[in-house]
Amino acid sequence: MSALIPRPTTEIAPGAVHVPQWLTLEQQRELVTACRGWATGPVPIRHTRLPRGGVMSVQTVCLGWHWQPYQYTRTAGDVNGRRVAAFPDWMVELGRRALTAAYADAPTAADCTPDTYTPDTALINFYDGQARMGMHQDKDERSSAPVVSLSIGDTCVFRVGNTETRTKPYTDIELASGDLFVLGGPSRYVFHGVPKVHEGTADPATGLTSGRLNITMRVTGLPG
Ligand SMILES: O=C(O)CCC(=O)C(=O)O
Repeated sequence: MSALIPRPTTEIAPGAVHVPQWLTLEQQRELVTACRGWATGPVPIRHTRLPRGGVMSVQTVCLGWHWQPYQYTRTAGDVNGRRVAAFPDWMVELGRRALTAAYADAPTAADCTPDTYTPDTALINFYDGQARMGMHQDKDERSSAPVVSLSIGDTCVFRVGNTETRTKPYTDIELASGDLFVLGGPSRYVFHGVPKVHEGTADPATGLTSGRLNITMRVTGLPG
């Protein structure tokens, strides 16, 4: 779609809001630089191993808490045993601004308001080549606070489903570089996934010459 035509903020389902082009190019560049640093350590980015032996096609690095199926820990026992990088205060602020933007005209998300939203973990996913993400629910958190998602780089198809099944009904939308998506309220636990990434659509001006970066901020609800 032509960048000349602004895409409107859309509530895809109650509490599931898409805010196109929310991040400026400068913010995207800064996030790419920060993610490059986190990707190298203290816990390097890796393909997550699944309990049944499979390996996720996306590569993931975490902040605040380390996620591995299906739990959060402070240290990365499945990688190098080190504690993950801290969740930075500036990212808490970014998360709050994201909620404000998403829910300004769609206040359907319960549980927290932008002022008190305090994400304590981020999963940073990098999609290259044929990487995809199957339909799943984000349910390893002990909090039902919204999940804030930021996209940079290649455009993808993002599938927003329902809370009952991995299959239809679902809605496919495109997430492009700079887009914000929030899953909260009645949509906090919908199945969702990334069935396709449109390779080669990234704008190199973000600092990412290929692939797709996705950052999801969450509230684990875990103590300490
Ligand atoms: O890459 C995306 O946009 C979605 C990522 C996701 O679903 C997740 O990290 O749970």
